[in-house]
Amino acid sequence: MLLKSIDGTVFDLPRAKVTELVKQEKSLMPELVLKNVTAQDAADLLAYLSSLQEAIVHASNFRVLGPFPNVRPEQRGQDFGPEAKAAGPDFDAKHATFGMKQIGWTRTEAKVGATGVPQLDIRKLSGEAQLPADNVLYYFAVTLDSASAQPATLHIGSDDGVQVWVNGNKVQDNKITRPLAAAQDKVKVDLKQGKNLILLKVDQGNGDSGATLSVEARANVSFGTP
Ligand SMILES: [Ca+2]
Repeated sequence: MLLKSIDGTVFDLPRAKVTELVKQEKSLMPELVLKNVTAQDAADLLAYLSSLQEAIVHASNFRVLGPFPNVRPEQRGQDFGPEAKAAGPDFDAKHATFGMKQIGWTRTEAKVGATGVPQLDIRKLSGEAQLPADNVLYYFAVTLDSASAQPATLHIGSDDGVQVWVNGNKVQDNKITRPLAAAQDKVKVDLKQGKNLILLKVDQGNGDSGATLSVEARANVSFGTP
C-alpha cells in the first residue's frame, strides 16, 4: 500500500507488514467551521469572543475626604456628610471633623505598593492633613465609566474595614480588622452604561491603613475622578 507523509513523500509499505488499520475519526485538516461564514460574520464572531474575555482595571486616582473620628463604635455607621447623597456627593461641601475643623474633598493618587496594585495610604493622608491616623474614617470616590450596562465584580482591599456604595446603593459592609491586600472582598455589582459613582468608606483602627479598588468586567471600563 502507498502512504503519503505530511511533507508529500510517498512510500510503499508491503501489505504483509501491516498488523492493524485504524480509521481516524478526526481529519488532519482544520475543521471548516468558518467555511460558510462571511468575512464580516467571522470578524463579528472574533469581536464577540474577545468581549467575553474579562479584564481587571485598577483605580489609582481618587477623591478623598477625611479623616473623621472612628473613636466610638457608632461612628463607623455615622454619616459624616457624603452618605446621604452617595450617588452624587457634593464635592464642594465642607464637613466637620476633629475639633470642629471643617474639611473638604481633595484628590489623591494610589501608588503601586506591596499589594501589587495601586494602594491608598491613609497614614500618609492623615500626616499631610496634620490630623489623627488612628481610629479614623475616610471616604474615597471614583467614577467607573462602562461602555455598556453589564454585571461586574469589584475587587476591594482594605485595612481595616470597608463600606461601599455604587450609584447610591450600599453593596458592601465588612466590619473587620486586617492588613491590606488586593481583592480581599469580591462584590458583584450591576454597572449602568456611562459613569457609575463608587463611594468607599474605610475604617481604620491603628497601625497601617489603606485600600485598593479594581473592577473585573467584560465590556470596556475605565476609572476616573468625579
Ligand atoms: Ca489598621
